[in-house]
Amino acid sequence: MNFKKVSVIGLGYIGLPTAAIIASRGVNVVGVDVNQHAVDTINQGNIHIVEPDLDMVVKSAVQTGKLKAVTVPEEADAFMIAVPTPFKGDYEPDLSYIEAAAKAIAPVLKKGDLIVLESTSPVGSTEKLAAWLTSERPDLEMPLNGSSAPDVNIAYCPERVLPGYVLQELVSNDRVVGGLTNECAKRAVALYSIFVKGNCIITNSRTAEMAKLTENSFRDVNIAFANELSLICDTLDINVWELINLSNLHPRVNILKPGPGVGGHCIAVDPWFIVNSDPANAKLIKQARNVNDNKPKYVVDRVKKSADRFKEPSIACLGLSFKADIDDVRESPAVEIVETLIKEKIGRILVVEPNVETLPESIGGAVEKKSLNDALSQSDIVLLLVDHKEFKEVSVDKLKERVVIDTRGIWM
Ligand code: SAJ
Repeated sequence: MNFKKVSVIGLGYIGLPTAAIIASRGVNVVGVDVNQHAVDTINQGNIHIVEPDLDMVVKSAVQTGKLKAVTVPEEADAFMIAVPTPFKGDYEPDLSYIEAAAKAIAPVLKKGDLIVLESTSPVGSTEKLAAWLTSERPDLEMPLNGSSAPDVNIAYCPERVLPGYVLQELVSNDRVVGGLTNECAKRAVALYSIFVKGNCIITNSRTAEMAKLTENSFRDVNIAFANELSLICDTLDINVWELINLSNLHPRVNILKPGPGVGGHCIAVDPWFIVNSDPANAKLIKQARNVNDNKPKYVVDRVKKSADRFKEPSIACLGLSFKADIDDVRESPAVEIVETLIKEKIGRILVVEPNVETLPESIGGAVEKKSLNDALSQSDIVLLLVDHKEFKEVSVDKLKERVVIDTRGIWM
């Protein structure tokens, strides 16, 4: 059960922290990424993503010689695959990064190796991974079709960490470990025991794949409920934040928060994997996605209505990232809203985003980046899009005589 060398394929938001944590436990780790810039940055002891404390862990792992990054995989005892799984045009999962990872590690695989897929994936992906490896390495018996003594072990173990808390949650969260065989799962548990303090619970790969999709869909459906309530409350002239606080006093009610929409690469994507695999039955999950995806448009309509009363309105848009106190603007509803305001020429757009130096290309040339104070004093409409800590400290005096649209309820 000894792992002398572990390889992590994909050095992004999940792969890099995982690689660094395992290296910090004294195991030799080889991180693999197709991005030469990421590889060079890591080998200098630096990081190419933002995550609290990750810089220190990576620096020390590289300095002690336990972590190195490469572009081409080399031999190891275990391979952990943490590559992206986006969707294609019609919400169809794109497994091409997993397939490419399988092809990349196949030449260096040997008898006794363990392969764990961590990428959020539709049900059946781990079996597909085994099939791709079989066609690359017919000399090795894969744990497929009831094979009792395979040459390599393959398992699925989804990551479940929350951006911003990755280093703590990697260690403390329980892990669901789904093996293609029970032996595969046991071997994967031995690997995770190197750094996980939570429980590692064994199941089959299909259930483990579905568990991850279920967790994120649960959150999406519950946020959709809150977002739908916010629309109904606007119609009925009720403060949705007060309503939710009151309802949550009930011991068995726990409503999440409405917002400008759901962003990020997980909650807004993963439910589609369930919908895609059983469209006839996944009706509520699909509807929740639609409710959340329509929220940015609803926010834009509210701004438009408020802007009508000004000749040349100045709109202060506070926050661009997909959630509070992070720098990640990808798949952000706040960015989508600002893009639409620009496209529809609603007015002069002032943007405040304390966590981002360079504005996204799609809006960069068409807005003015301002300090919080300047944006507030120069605006007719204040549109709060992200509940960053800096915005929570704004005194209500500064909002007086301005139209305030607070999509996160921090000033309500
Ligand atoms: N949001 C709301 N209202 C809420 C909570 C969130 O509008 O009450 C919005 C956020 O503003 C954001 C989006 O939802 O735009 C997603 O944010 P999040 O904090 O809910 O989740 P992520 O995407 O940062 O991380 C999720 C986590 N999953 C769950 O909590 C079930 C995390 O544990 C997963 O590891 C991660 O997805 C992932 O990688 O799958």
